[in-house]
This record gives sequence, C-alpha cells and structure tokens, in this order.
Amino acid sequence: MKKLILGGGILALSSLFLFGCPKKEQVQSGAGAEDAARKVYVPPGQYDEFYAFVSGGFSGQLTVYGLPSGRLLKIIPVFSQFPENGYGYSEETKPMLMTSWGFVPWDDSHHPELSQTNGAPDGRWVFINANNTPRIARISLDTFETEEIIEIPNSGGNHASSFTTENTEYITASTRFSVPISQKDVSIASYAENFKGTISFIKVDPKEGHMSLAFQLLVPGYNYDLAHCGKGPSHDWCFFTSYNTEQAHTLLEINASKNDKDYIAAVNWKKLEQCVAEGKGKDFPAEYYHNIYDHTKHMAKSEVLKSVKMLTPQDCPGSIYYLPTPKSPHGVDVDPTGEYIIGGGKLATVLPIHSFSKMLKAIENKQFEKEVDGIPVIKYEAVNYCEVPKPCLGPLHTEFDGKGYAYTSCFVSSEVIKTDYKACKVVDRIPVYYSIGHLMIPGGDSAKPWGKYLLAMNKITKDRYLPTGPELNQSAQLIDISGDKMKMLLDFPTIGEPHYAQGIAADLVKNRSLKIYDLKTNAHPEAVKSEADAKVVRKGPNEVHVYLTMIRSHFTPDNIEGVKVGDKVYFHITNLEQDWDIPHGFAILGNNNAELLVKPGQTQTLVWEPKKPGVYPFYCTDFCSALHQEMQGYVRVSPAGTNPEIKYSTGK
Ligand SMILES: [Cu+2]
Repeated sequence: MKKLILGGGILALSSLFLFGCPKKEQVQSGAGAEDAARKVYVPPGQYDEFYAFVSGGFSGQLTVYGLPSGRLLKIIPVFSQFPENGYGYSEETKPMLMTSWGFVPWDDSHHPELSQTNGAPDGRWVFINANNTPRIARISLDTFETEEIIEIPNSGGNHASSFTTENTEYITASTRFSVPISQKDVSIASYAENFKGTISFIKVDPKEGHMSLAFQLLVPGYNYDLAHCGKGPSHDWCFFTSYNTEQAHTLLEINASKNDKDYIAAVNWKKLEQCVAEGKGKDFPAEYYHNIYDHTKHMAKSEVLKSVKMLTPQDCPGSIYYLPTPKSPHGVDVDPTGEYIIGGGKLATVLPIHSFSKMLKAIENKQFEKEVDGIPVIKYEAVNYCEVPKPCLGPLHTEFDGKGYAYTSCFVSSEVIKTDYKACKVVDRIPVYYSIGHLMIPGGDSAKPWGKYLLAMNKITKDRYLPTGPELNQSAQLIDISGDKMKMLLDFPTIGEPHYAQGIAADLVKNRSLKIYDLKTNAHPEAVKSEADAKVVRKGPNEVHVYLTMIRSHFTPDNIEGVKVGDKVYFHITNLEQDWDIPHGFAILGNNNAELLVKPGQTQTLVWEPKKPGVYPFYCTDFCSALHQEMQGYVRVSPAGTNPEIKYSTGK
C-alpha cells in the first residue's frame, strides 16, 4: 500500500504497526460469500435500487453506476472531450469547453454533488467541479448530459467544490492552490505577502438550474481542501477545510505539516449575501466563461464575464471564523441534524468533532484565541465537542447513516470506521483494499441518508484484479451498513480516480429520464425535419453545408458531389427518429475529430476538411437495425481549383 512519508515525525512508525495494514484476505468465502452475492445480485431484467454518481477523477468525466450491483450504466462527458459521442468535437458542444485560457479539452473532476431540497437529494441535477482549470458543471438528470459549465475566476485550483447549501441556493468553490489575486508576476518566495485564496458562492436558479457567480470572499493564502454546508440550525453556514496554514510554497510534504492544527473556515453565506446587498462588495476584475447548452436549440453558447463582487472579511464582519482542527484536515462533514461537524485530520491521531451550537456560543462570547487577517480564530476547546480517541490512521472523510452513526475513511490504515459520534467512540471497523480516499452513503452528506450501503473509493488495487500492466484500476467497494457490523459485499473497478460520489434512490431519478428529443420543438437553426428538406448548399468559395437526415436505415442525401479540396464542409445532421434508444452515429473517412452520436430528434454538426480528391464513404456508427450495415453514403471530392457542380440524391 501507499506509504505516507512524514516530515515532522507526526505519526510514529510504531503506531503504523499498531494499527497495521489490513492483510490480504479472502473476506468473502463460503456462506459469507453466498450472503454477499445475494445482497448485490440484481436479476437480469431488474433495476438497481440506487444510482451512484462517481467522479471520474483525471478522466474529467462523471460515471453512473447502479447499486448494489456495481454495474456501469453510463459515462457522462463533462470536462473532457469524449470521442464516443462527439462531446467537445461537435460544433454545438465545443463552446462547453471554452475558458478564459482558451479551449480546454480535459480536466480533473473531483466532487459530484446532487441538488437538494430541504436538505435531501431531489434528483434534478448533479454538480461537479474541475480542479485544474477552475470550473463547476451542472448535469441534468433528465438527460444525463452536461448542461452548463461556469468558470471560477480568481482561483488557482478548484478543489473545495462543488458542495450545495440545503436548498441548492448556492454551490461552493474554493481555492486549492493560493496564487496572487489578481494574478501578477511576483517571486514565488513572496507567497505569504502576495498569495491569496478565494471562497466563491455560485447562485443556482431554482427553476432552470442556471448558475451565476454571486460573490467571492478573499481569504488568507492557505490550501482550501473540502467543504460541506450546514443544514437545519446551521443552514446559513458552509464549512471549508484548509491546510498549509504554514503558508509554505515549497516541499509542502514537510513544510505544510508543521502546525498541530490548521483551520476549518466557517462561512456565513447569509451574512455575505446581506453585505453584498448593502453594497459592501467591490467590483473586482475577472475574466470567466459561462457556457450553457440549450436542449431546444441543441447547442451551447458561451458568454464572457468581466467582473465579480469581491468581499474581504473586513468588509463583512461576522461572515467568517476559523475553527482550529488537528493536522491538515481533509473532509469536513456535517451530520444530518446540522449540529455536529466532523473534521478529517489526515495526519491526526484523533477524529475531531465540532459542535455548531458551541460555535455560536463561542462567537457570542468572543472566545477567540487570535485574529488572522481580520478573521477571528475560535478557541479549540470552545468549539470542539469531542475528539474520538484512537480512530485509525489518516482519517479523511465522513458520511452518516441517519441512525446516529458516522462512517469515516482512513487512508493510511486502509479501513472504514463506524463511530457513535454523540458518544464519541468507535463501534466497528472494516478493512478496505487499499488506501481509501472518500466514501459515500447514498444521501450520506444530506439531512436524509439512505443508510443501507456504503461505497468505499480506493486509490490502490494491487492484487485485487487481474493485472493490466503498470497502471491498475482504482476501485470501489460496496459495504453493507444495515446491521451492527459492516459487511464487505462487492469490489468493482472505476473509470479514472474516484474522488467522491453521490447516491440517490433510483425512484427519484428514473421516472424523469427523457426518452427522445421532440423533433417538432427542435429549434436548431440548421435542423431539417423531413427528408424533403435535406440539401447541400455552397455558401462561399470554400464553404459547403450539408443538411443531412438520418432514419432507419439511410441517410438523405447519401450521394453527394460538388465538394473540392480546400472546402470546409459542415455536416448538419438531424436524427428524424422519435423512438427511445435509436441514436444514429456519423463518421466519414479521415475525419480529424470524432464521430457524432445524434440522439432522436436532435441536430448536431461535424466539420470536415478533405485533403485529397477521391470518393469518401460515411456511415452510421451505432448499430440501429438489421440493415444498419447498409446505412452509408459517399461524398465525391474534386481537386482544388476546380468548380464541380453541387449534386445530391438518395435512391437514384
Ligand atoms: Cu443507424
């Protein structure tokens, strides 16, 4: 398993032996295996009980699994181009990947978050952050497609994202890598003086889900890691972990591990909202893209925004406090009642639990140990409810079952611990294989968890699966948490590194799933809604537009002449089908992008620039009928400098 190299001798080697690495064992054999198999078996023709939305990590995408079976249902392209369906290659979807840095075809997606109503997942949308080029995406659970991406300006790495407030009023973002804000050419050694972080609140329109960057809070230059917002009594607050309060800018593995405690930032978003309404936010320069996909026009549009409301802690007293929290905390997780806040403490030997009501009292009584850049630091004893003793090594992230128990992942000792958090004691533990990062209980970060299954997301899988060369899969493990003792049920590999996931009862999503796009309401400007309207038009000396239709099992037109080398050919392709599950694909010999997968009723555009004279076949890539192999056509390309006549036909 992965070794944790410790700079400051924080964890004695002896304690590593004390807890030990879980031995590779056959956890399930005999009667236990049969019991586990029964619990994850979904008979052919039946549905899973839960959807799990798992981050695709460095794939940049979001993956959808069924639970308890662990069956992969879909990869939803979000931040990375996806040749499988043409996302990021078609003219209509390219704007989704536009940023102030230009067209960015990849990212590192981390934390999916379901929209919530009254603190419970509602099945409308799932949000996910891009860590590298700071962005947040919104995916519709009607279409399972990415509908919107907003860039987060004034941020160097968007890690503490995308977490929701109780009614999806806001989605959060915060800076992992502090940088000069605004960016400027300064010495890296001037970190403490020049580098800052921001905490951003992205407003979500309750009807359409459209996002807008409402305000940013300029905060000290630490590394902001994860977040969760409050619920019930803590509704107005969001909590962000930070590490590197040492403000190191080199060799962070040693230099950012010196302080015994770092901070959880408690941020009152209601207060910030009020300060902005009172005109206390300043217009701060920014350049960021906002890309929206319109499901009627079947295309995305980008707008570029140039300013953001920026606040400092001094502008809005009472909007932010620091809660000291042991040793480079990772997760910060609020229990279903909104009272208990569990910090991760990835280098800590205890599991700290803070109390929201104690926090409010401490603020009222000004129980502060100091101020940092105008931010009061609450005394640890004044906010801490308890420290769970001897939890495990490397506690990272906690979710809840709604029955009074918390489940925490422990990276170093590769286990999940179950804690009676009000009683402040560990009541059960189970090894995981190996080096778990996050874990997920469907609804487990909400006010209403479905406390039946837990998904462990593991970084290392040596000896778990058949070897596949130097790179092995990451993996998920499903654990039954319905009884007193946790039981391991299932291993399954994931796509990319699974940082975090969200789960929801399938009933809340499956009935909203769209089956087709209505051809009648297709408002794409280049759509053709019948074969009679299909055509080929030359629009300039070097520009040809092909208005193509698809229906089982032919293209109209399927014989095209009049194109020459040097032309830019736009294939505007409309799928005339109005039946569920009948997309048609399109690809043409030598095209330099990807295929298009056009859903029923949809129009998409592929650009093609033929380089040589000849006759080019195109065909349908998605097996659509018994005569799918016959679904093909030809484009004749004449030499550059000629003037071929445009001709097109089908069936002649
Ligand atoms: Cu087809």
